[in-house]
Formats: sequence, C-alpha cells, structure tokens
Amino acid sequence: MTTFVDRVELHVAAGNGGHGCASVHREKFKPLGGPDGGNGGRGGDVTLVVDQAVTTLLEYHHSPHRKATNGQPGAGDNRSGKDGQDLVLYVPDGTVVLDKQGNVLADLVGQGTTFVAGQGGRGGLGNAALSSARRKAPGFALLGEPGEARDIVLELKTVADVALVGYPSAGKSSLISVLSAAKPKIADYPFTTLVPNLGVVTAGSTVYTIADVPGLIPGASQGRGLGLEFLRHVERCSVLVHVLDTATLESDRDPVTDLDIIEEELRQYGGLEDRPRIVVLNKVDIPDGQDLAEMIRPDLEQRGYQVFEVSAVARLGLKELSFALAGIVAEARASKPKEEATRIVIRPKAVDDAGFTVTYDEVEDVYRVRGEKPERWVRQTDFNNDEAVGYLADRLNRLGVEDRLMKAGARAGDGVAIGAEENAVVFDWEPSMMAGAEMLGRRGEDHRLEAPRPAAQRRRDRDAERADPDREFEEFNPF
Ligand SMILES: Nc1nc2c(ncn2[C@@H]2O[C@H](COP(=O)(O)OP(=O)(O)OP(=O)(O)O)[C@@H](O)[C@H]2O)c(=O)[nH]1
Ligand SMILES: [Mg+2]
Repeated sequence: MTTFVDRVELHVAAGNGGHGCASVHREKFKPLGGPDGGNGGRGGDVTLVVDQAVTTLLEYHHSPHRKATNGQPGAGDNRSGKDGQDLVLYVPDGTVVLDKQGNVLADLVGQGTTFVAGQGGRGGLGNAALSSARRKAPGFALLGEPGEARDIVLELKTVADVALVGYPSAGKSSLISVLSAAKPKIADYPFTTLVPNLGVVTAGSTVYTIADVPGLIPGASQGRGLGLEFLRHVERCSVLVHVLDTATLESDRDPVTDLDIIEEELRQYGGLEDRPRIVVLNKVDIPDGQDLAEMIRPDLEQRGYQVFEVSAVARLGLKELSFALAGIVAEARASKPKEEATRIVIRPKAVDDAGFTVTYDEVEDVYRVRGEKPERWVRQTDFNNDEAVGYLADRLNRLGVEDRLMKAGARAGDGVAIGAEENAVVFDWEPSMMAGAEMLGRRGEDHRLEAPRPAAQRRRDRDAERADPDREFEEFNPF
C-alpha cells in the first residue's frame, strides 16, 4: 500500500457567498415598514497550512476534491446569514503550490506558513444595507459571489539540511538509521528505499535533519532505475553527502567511478552545483573495504573533498561525521538571511483593485470591460430583477465605465462584454448609458442592461430589434 505521495492534483472550491435578502418590514397597523433584508454570509476560504507533523500528501491523493462551506443567505428582520466555515488543509513542510501550467504560486516552508488557495465569495448585501436617501425602499438585494474554485498541484520538496546520495545499497538508509532515530527499511537488494526518508540528528548544540533518496544508477537522468524524480527532495538541502560503497561485490564498480557517475547524474538534474559536498566511504568494517578506502582517500582529498571513513553496521566514524555535518549546517544557516518570526500569508491576488480596462475584442466583436469591480458587480446582480440591473448600471456609470466605452469608440447597439471570455456578461450598449447622463425614469424601465446572453443569442436579438424597433419591454412594478 502506498504510504507516501509527493505530488497530487487538488481541486479546491471556496464557499459561495450567501445572497442578500430583499424584504419589507411588516408590523400590525404599520403596513409600510422600511426594507429589512439582511446580508448574506461570506463563503469559507480554502487555506493550506504547513504542519511539520504531516509528512506526505497521501491524504489529498485519496480525496482530491475539497470544498469550504457556503455563506448562508440573509433573511428578513435584518438577520444576516452565517459565514461559511474556512477549510484548513494541513500540508507537509516544503510543499510547493503550482498551477496546472506549472507556475509556482507559493512555496510553503516553515511551520504555520499559510496560503489561501481559494477565496470565499462575499455575501450579497440585503435591501436594508442598499437603502439610501435616494433609494428608500430597494426592491432587490445583491447576490452572493461564487467562491473561488481552482485546480492546483501540490509538490513536496522535503526540507532537510543534509541529503545523502549514492548507488543503491551503498548504505544510505543504514546511515540515517544509526545517525538518527529514524527507522527506514534496510535490505541487501537495490532500490530498497522507494520514498525519501527523513531523520533528525543532534550533534552537540546543533540539531539538523538528514534525508536519503532512492538510489541512483547510471542513466538515471534518462529514467533508468527510479530516475531523478526524487532528487527534488534534495533541492533544499545545504550539504550533499556522497555515500560510497567500498565493499561492493559488483566487479565493474569502484567508489571513485561511482562518485563520477553520480556527479554526472546530479549535473544532468541541475541546480545543485553550488551545494557543498562531502564524501563518506561506507562499509569499512569489511577488511577489503578498509583497504580500498585507504587507497582512494588521497585521490578524493586531492579533488577537494572532505572524506570520512565509516561503518554504519559497526558504527565506526559516526561521531566525527555527524559533528562535521553539524558544522557545515551551522555555517550554512548563519549565512542565510534570518527567517521571519511571523509567517506571511500569501494571497493569490489583490482583493481590491479599483482599476478597469476597456478594449475592443475583434474576435467577438465586443468592447470588453475587465476589472475586479465591474466583474464583481456583474456577479452580484440578479438579472431577473430590473431594479437590480438598474443599480448595476448606476454603479458602472459612477465608476466611469460608460465614459471610457465612449472614448474607446463604442456606439449605440455595439456589444459590450464585462468579464473574461467564458463567463462574460454581454449586452448591447445604449447611447442613453452615456457618461454623466442622469439615470432617468423609474428603476425597472431601464433596459440598458439585460440578462446575460451568449453572443449568438445577442446577435439574434439585435436582428429582431432592427426588424421591429418598437418592440415593447416589460413594465416593471416596484411593489
Ligand atoms: N558490512 C556492512 N554492510 C552495510 C553497511 N551499511 C549498509 N550495509 C548493508 O548494505 C545493504 C544496503 O543497505 P541500505 O542502507 O539499505 O542501502 P541504501 O543505500 O539505502 O540502498 P537503497 O535504498 O536500495 O538505495 C544492507 O544489507 C546493509 O545491511 C556497513 O557499514 N557495513
Ligand atoms: Mg535505502
């Protein structure tokens, strides 16, 4: 059974905001009370939080669809809807968040680091909150916004100070088992280790982590053996340890050639050039191994490597090794900028952006309006309610959207789309929407905006209108 997963695709959906409520206060003998519709609650966020106790993404492999709860709708008597609950997903230290195209959205390192993967939708305002001196009794409320839904990829890059690399059966897992309390699987056949192991080592006052990865063989970069896939788990380490087998029974191998081959595979993988390396000659408890170690040691030292002769089985030379590693780790930590005490919360995008753009989209033959606010306002609009549609027109007008449309060259009857291709709301632009024009007439007689229609439908309607210019629009009765 799988117990370790280091890459998953996750589908997160934040909660939808609850709809606002349109309601009129009723009391005996007071038939015309004011508007008292409450606001909808906020949808819950989906948040990733680093928990160092979590070591695998297995849980998300089993259930990759995660949804936070929706906000509740508002109700009469000024009752607000309850907020949805945030969904917190705990991930291992070192989890990288990517989009489906492979762009890094966040790199989550350090206990408690938080990333909002899906933002909950805002609740819609009720008609009580929408009333003003000008608009005493709004007969509409705003819709709650849909929560953010997206597909992300989580990739674990183990956070360890020291990484052990080497051929299968060189004794990497054996070393971890004697340097730390970790108990990885050890056996005399290649590829015993199928997933990275992590151990915690204490040497003097320094505590550091050490990881081994599945063994490498020549051609790993072409996918031989388990390939180089697991090398991403050594990417964050500050020191690489070559574990060389001095007592291999394979006649065509010797430790120095092994080292060259592993170095070549590391080079193929790339990005590890700047990491300091040391060499561990393992299995010196075996007499032949001891002899060979002594023979090749000067050559390795000449190449600039610090060399340690050890035996994981007989527990020889381990203290020197673990203290030397502690020294290198301490040095690497000292040269790194100090980590922030409080972790930043990374948000996928700025929430409030007042700007918007107007561009002519040749493909769709529409003037396209893009911007956080106009797009949000469209989402909040109940297009079955003319008064709500009029309110949207008011807001767009005040923001200057019509003004900019005019400057961009839009004329009567031109198509205007608010939002991105797939979920844009498209309508025909009426000259009466011109900037600065008073919003005349009763709410409900504004047919300047209409319910969202696909482009084809919109063209059909336009043709129909041209054929019958006196086409009637439904009369709107506010109460
Ligand atoms: N004599 C002797 N045998 C050792 C020593 N260290 C490891 N071994 C043996 O070598 C074999 C492989 O050890 P592992 O620790 O599983 O090797 P590994 O490098 O983790 O191998 P993979 O996980 O397959 O990549 C086991 O049979 C160990 O008992 C040592 O110092 N001396
Ligand atoms: Mg192993």
